[in-house]
Amino acid sequence: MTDIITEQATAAASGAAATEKFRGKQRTEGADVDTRRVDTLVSELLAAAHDIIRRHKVTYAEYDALKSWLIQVGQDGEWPLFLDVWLEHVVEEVAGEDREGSKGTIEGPYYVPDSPRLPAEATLPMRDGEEGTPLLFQGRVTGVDGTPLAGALVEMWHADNDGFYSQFAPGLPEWNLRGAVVADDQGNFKIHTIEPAPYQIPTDGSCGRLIAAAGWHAWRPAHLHLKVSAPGRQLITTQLYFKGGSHVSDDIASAVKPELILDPGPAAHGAGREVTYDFVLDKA
Ligand code: MBD
Ligand code: FE
Repeated sequence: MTDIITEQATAAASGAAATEKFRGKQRTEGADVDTRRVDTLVSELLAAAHDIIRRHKVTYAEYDALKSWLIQVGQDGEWPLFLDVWLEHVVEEVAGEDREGSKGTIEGPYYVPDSPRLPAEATLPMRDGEEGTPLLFQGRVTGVDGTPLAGALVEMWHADNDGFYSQFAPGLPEWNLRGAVVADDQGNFKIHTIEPAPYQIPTDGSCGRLIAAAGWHAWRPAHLHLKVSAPGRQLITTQLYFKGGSHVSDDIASAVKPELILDPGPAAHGAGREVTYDFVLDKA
């Protein structure tokens, strides 16, 4: 851990920030609040729970442990974390079912809109001497028919070499390792950054307690988050992982797909590694 971080990162602090950010950005406009839809979804969810209680003969002690844990998830602000780790991957699977082009995956709780705009070749905002292996991430954005998408927007955000995200852990500059790169007139972009570390779900909050109680591990593989968009095309939200990295095959958030694994080679110029990855966007 770098000595710049004086305050400890806590589950409650990152949970509160994630809850606050979510309240500002939620996409509920399209949600179907038709009575029959709500009745169907909630009734089936409850029926699944009733069935589990009967089959496993859940006791009052277990029922009260559940109640107290659910209360604590809210107090810790960990609903965004809980939902994005254990449910979002299926919502994304359904949402992406009929989309052509590049694969997407979950957004997770740590996206922040309106990151600094950067030119087609750029270095993400970072501290002097930011720790971690330098990474050049480059590629091209096209339509499904191969048309280059001039001026496509490639938003990237990721954790630092200690696994922390700016705006969700103390002591980091506001936009550290977050940026919105505008591709050139051929849809090309070159982003200089550092390789992130694997991410551990906070162990001191409710999600951490669940993980410990169930005997699971708390890790996500190292990953880059991206949102790639262009006028008249469907935005894709995705993540990219690193071949051979820890937990690529046992992500706690079940968000890895084979198409999303990078295999960077040595950098052609300078230190570190580089990789090329192209994005293909479907029609809107
Ligand atoms: C992350 O960094 C993340 O990407 C997800 C999906 C959940 C928790 C932390
Ligand atoms: Fe993440």
